Parts: sequence; C-alpha cells; structure tokens
Amino acid sequence: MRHRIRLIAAVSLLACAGASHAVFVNGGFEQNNLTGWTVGGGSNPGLTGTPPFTGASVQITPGAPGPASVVGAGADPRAPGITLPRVGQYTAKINDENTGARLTTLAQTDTVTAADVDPADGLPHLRFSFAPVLDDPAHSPDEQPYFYVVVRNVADNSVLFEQFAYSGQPGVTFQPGTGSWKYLPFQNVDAVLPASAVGQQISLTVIGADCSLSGHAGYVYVDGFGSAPVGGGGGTPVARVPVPALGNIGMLLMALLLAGSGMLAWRRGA
Ligand SMILES: [Ca+2]
Ligand SMILES: [Ca+2]
Repeated sequence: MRHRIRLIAAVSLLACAGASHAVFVNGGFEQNNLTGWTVGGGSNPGLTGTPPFTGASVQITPGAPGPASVVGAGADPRAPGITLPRVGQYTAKINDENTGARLTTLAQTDTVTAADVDPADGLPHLRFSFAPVLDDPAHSPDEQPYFYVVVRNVADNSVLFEQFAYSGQPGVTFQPGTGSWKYLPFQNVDAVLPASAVGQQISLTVIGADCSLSGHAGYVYVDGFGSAPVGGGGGTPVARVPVPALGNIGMLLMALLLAGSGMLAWRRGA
C-alpha cells in the first residue's frame, strides 16, 4: 500500500511536470508579435512625490494604450551601443521615439511551474533582459521620461522585484546616445525565487514613458522573459547578487541583478 501511494505521488509529479510550461507565453517575442501579452497605458501626468521613485510613484492617465512593437535585426539610431535583436530574431520595444506624453504598459500573469526550476540550484528563476532608451531634456525628475519593471505575487500583490530609472537619474550609468538621448546597454536580470513559488501566480509589468510635458520621448527594449538563461547576444554578463526580499509572504524573492554598471544603485523594491 505504501509503495502504491509513493508510486501515485511520483506519477502525479511527472504529470504536473509534463503539463507545465515555463513562464511566460511568447516571453522572447519570437512569434514576431505580442501574443500572450497585454498592452495598455495612456498618458504620463508625471510621477508623484520625490526621488527615490518606486511603483507607488507611477501615475497613468487612462487613455488609448501606448505604442508597442516587435523589432528584428537593426541598429537604433539613438542608442548606438544597443545590438538588436537581443536574443533570437525578435525583441519587444515598449513605447517609442515619438513624443506626446504617452505611456505604455506591457503585462502578463503566469503560474510558476516545476519547469521553471533551474537544476543548478533547485530553485525557480525568472530571467529577462532590458535596455532603456530615454531622451534627457533635464526636466525635474518627476517630469522625465522613465522606465519601470515590476514583478508581483498575485496572491497578495506584494512586490517581488522592481526597478525604476528616470532619464539621467544619478547613480545609473546611462551611456550617451544621439543628441540628448541616453541609454543603457542590455542588462540581464536573474531573479531567484524560493521553492515555494512553484504553483503560484506572478505578474510582470513593464512601463516605458515619455516625459510628462509632452515634448520628449522614451522607450525600453525587453526580451528573453522566462526561466531559462537569456542566451547570447547583446547583453552584458550576468552576475547574480542575492538580496533579501522585500515583501511579506511566502514567495520571498531573493534576487537578482547584475552587473557591470551602476545599476546596483537602482532601487530594488520597497
Ligand atoms: Ca527574442
Ligand atoms: Ca513615445
């Protein structure tokens, strides 16, 4: 009887593993479209409060979704150090170089499964790569173009991981682009979730925002969302830096990121 129970348990685990898939749907945008993702947004009325900004500083005036697209091979005339696509054949571009105080959100909610567990450490991972390209008109910080990404535990809406930067933000090593544009080369994020995350839902939201005064633009490239390491391409090497997670709850995120630049000065969640 005991053996039978064990056998049933083993079969159930296998069934779960077989039915599971790695986060997220079309996470690498290799369908050459935004299938699986929800594009939203509106206009940017400016951030609330004073730096350091977080997700709580973000304001969105409801309106038509902001621009979003999928791009293939090519150069970005405003960011000469960015190589496209980041991985595979396509990379998503959230918002664009046109002005008008537009704000774009890209979102997807998915369940972490056994397929997201990295055999190397036995823990589920969420990995991706991003590269913001932001005009820097030197407005006040709350009026600048900005980039924001957040991962939340759906069960209690707690923040597992977030990163924010406005154009020209002190401590963030922006590279000079064309004219007054600034950018960051692709940065890889490797967020390590606790084993208890398997079976839980997480939501991911990326925001790219023009300046709130309507005369300057900003956008962000993202690619490689999933649990597998982001493959070779234009990204910087990953250095995993565990940090104690923010939230309450079960899904404590130890996290992430990386390397190279002054990115470590970025705020990681509240
Ligand atoms: Ca891709
Ligand atoms: Ca725009």
